[in-house]
Amino acid sequence: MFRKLLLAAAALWAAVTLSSCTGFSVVTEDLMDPPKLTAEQTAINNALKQSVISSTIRLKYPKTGDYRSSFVFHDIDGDDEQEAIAFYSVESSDYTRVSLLDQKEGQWVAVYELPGASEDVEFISFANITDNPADDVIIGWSSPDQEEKELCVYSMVDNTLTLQHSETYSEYILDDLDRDGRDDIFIVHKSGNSRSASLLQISFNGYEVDVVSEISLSDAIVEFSHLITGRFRSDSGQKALFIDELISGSSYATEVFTITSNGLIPLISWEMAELDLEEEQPSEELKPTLSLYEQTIRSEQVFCTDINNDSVVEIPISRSLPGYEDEELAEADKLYLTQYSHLKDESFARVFSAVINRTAGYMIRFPENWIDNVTVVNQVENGEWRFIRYNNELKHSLNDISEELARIRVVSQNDYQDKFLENYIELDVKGLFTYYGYIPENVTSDLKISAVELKSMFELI
Ligand SMILES: [Ca+2]
Ligand SMILES: [Ca+2]
Ligand SMILES: [Ca+2]
Repeated sequence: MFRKLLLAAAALWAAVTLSSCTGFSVVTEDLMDPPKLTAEQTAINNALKQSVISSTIRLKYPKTGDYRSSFVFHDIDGDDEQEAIAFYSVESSDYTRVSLLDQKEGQWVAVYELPGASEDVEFISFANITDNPADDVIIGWSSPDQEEKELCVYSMVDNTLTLQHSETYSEYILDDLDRDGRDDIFIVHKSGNSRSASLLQISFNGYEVDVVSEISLSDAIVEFSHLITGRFRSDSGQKALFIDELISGSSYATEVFTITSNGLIPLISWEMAELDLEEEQPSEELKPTLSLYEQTIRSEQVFCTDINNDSVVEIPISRSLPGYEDEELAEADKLYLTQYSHLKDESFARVFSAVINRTAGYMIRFPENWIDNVTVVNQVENGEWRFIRYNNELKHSLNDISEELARIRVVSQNDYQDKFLENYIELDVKGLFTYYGYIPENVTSDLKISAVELKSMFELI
């Protein structure tokens, strides 16, 4: 019972974490009950109905993003009062239409109306893209019949919500990467054999939005797993776009770009890897032979993130823990050591290395002398992780725990049966779960750690 609870909670936790960190959500309007309308929403709904010829309208909801209501409030004309944007379709068509409503003498009225680009609203977002004093509106459109999604940028020009630019996309992210006070739109796109990253900004006249830079991404990309922007080095405020990608063979890799006045500039790129490989006889100085991109290729599903909250994004370089190198091992049984790294002088500098227990929601940072020397044995019956010295001669005997250094166990509050926690120390608590650590007595190893050290190595994720 306890294990089932733990697994269910872990799965839920993983689902929540995954959707919040990737921003890719799967909520559809079919799964959502239409929310009850407030008095204001009812007034807007009535104004909308009055403005439409068709007697029946169907409200539509953005599927992902910060705004999930069919009425979205934002000041888009710069008068410091919020307008309402409504999404709806009429009976005779699946196409979504956009209505802009404003308050006139205290009453909501529809003031402008335009057709959307497709059937479904993926997201709506607001950003400062153009020189227009008010925020621009960005809407993602999709259709069940089409693989391609479309990102449209609209601005209020002369009281008219005007389409500035539309571009097909797979995933997008908004940030002011070049810190010029205007948001930049990054689009990654997979279509047929082409995979690319594009930067959308205003052109020189201050109002037209267009692709100002485009760069090709690894042709092995199956899908985009995770996008994030942030600083990439601790000694500079310069920011980058980090793209984690699923590549063929169920492996992950990372490409990283920054922007300058010349557009997108690769920091880690598949194309650089190609250049390295084309080098006919690389000199000794040009080694290590693996490009930065190749070093990011990994089986572990782990993505770029600011894992230590120092406002610099860490890039995960992952490899099997000692004893888990066998490619025949089932993915579920594999354990990895993840090296979180920063870019420094065109190579990776380790921030720290850790093992991550995704099911139980914690990681253990490895001390320097544990790397390559310590591995983990998972006790399947209670999910306890045992940290042992890895003996090269015991390749097939991971259960030989003669030199055990530490254990981590997670126990549910509801589990009163567990009587084997004598000498365990409490490390942390999360919801119904308590995390315990244990240091075996009489360890004489040079790899020995204290309970205090174990506590500082432990972190909830
Ligand atoms: Ca306004
Ligand atoms: Ca900018
Ligand atoms: Ca960081």
